[in-house]
Amino acid sequence: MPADPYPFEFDPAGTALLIIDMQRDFVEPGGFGETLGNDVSWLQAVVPPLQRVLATAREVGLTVIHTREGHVPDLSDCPPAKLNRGEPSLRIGEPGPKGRILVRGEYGHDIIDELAPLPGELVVDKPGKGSFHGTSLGAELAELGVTSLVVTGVTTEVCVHTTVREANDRGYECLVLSDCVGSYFPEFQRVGLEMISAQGGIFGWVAPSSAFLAALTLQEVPS
Ligand code: C5J
Repeated sequence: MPADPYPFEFDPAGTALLIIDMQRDFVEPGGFGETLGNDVSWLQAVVPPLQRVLATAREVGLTVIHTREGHVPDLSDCPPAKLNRGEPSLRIGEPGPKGRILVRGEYGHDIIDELAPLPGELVVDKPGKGSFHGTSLGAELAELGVTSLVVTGVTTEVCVHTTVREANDRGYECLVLSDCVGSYFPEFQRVGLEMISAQGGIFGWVAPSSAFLAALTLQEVPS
């Protein structure tokens, strides 16, 4: 399929759609992300194209994996360097508008209704920005025989980038869907995407979801 910096080849049987951190607290108005002063409309724009990609991925039988950034309620998996960052009332574990900030089991920590995981889809709870650090993702992908990741979600320059960099170092081929990843900062979105495909695809490939959907609908995943 067409992509930057050159066509991306993938075998659907060895490919997973990875949806990173589409959690209420990052994406929804009134959530933690907005409390920090961010304009969530940039992240909201990702939802319709990502819904289309998710629906098609499910239709053709592609592996779908969701992630959520957050911590266990006693915060024992949150390093002090992360816990003590920022304004004290807006720190991880403090009461936020949609429950304790970035704590597993809280309303704001969960994935938005529009992209809710289906039973049987893997949901990876991650304590860090990357999806591999402190999680079973690598083992799950090995078990599934997945070697290519189609990466979506938020935010482009933080959890998406960290995950793509982790995946690249572990030998996965990553395609980032440009309209299915979002940043609160338009400049970071633009540069974040450029950084993936620069230098001959230093971290991977970038393409719009329309190109991926066109390629996917031509290739049913054998059952
Ligand atoms: C952030 C994320 N931005 N999912 N998390 O803290 O990108």
